[in-house]
Amino acid sequence: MAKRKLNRRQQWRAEKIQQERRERAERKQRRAIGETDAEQGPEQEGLVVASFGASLEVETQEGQTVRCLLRQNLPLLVVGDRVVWQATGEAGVVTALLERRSQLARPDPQGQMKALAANIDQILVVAAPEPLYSPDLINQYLAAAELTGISPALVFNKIDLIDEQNRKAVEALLFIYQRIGYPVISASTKHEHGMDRVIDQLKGHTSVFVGQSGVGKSSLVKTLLPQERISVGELSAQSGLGQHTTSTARLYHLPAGGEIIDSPGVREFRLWPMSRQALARGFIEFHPWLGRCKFRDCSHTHEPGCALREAVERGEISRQRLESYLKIAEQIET
Ligand SMILES: Nc1nc2c(ncn2[C@@H]2O[C@H](COP(=O)(O)OP(=O)(O)O)[C@@H](O)[C@H]2O)c(=O)[nH]1
Ligand SMILES: [Mg+2]
Ligand SMILES: [Zn+2]
Repeated sequence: MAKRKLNRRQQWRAEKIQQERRERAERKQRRAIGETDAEQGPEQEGLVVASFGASLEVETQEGQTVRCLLRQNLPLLVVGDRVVWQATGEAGVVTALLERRSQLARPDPQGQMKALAANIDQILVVAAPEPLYSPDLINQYLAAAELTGISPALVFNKIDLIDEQNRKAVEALLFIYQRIGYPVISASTKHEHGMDRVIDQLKGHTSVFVGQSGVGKSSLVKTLLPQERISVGELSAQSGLGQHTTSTARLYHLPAGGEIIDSPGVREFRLWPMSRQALARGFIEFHPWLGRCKFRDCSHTHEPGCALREAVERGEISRQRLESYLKIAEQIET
């Protein structure tokens, strides 16, 4: 179609048509879930517990769930959001988003940060002996959590697969994180008592599980919520890759206290491109030494007077963590 410039009146008409179309689509969608334009109830606060794209499930303060549509001009709402909603017959409509205390996000293809879940205060990084853990990947998740301002903890799952071959290496790995001060929990969804510490760690928090496919995130959720129908991906013997089987994001209340958000989007939460200086702030034990190198633009690889390397020599920072930081910086540096 040839480009032509619309005059102001034509432009006004085009916008009006667009607006009418949007309203028509909204009315149609409302009818589809049995909602009419009838009277609306009072405004109430609620919690988004499930998201299906165009509609949401909102939990009321009385603990009931209501299917809700969204007023136009609202930003993208995600599980964990606190909202204002009104009853409209059988269903409801969300009219406002309350301020987020935190948000988990990832950049879209245009580089804009897109929310995945809201108001989370704990990220449980899951690793396992099978598929074999990668310290660099664990460090990336920990750094992403730190840089998002959400406390991480490490869950080492499938400890039933620990044997004489891998025990020493796993203990050494976990010791690195214990020394930094991170909560480190060994668990197994297959052991009767393997979950006790996970349950304790979840109390009083809204948490998400992140980590490589196949480490047992869905199994953990399923073990914590035996009455829910959560599918666990079969580990393919050929590829060693787990399957993605959960399709909608959902917030669950745990019987022993705390909430977990299980979401396919959250599985795509990972470190975004950034400078090596920014990345260093994601390594929490580096903090006392940042800005103390002899050269302001120190790359922490070879320069004399590098405060980080000196801290490694004195045994105050683990060599593996510094080397991993340098490797990750190479990969993601902008
Ligand atoms: N041996 C063992 N296998 C586990 C454990 N937890 C999960 N699995 C298995 O690991 C595979 C992947 O689990 P899944 O929960 O789908 O992993 P996800 O991709 O992280 O969600 C499944 O075959 C599970 O049965 C565990 O504690 N021990
Ligand atoms: Mg899964
Ligand atoms: Zn340095």
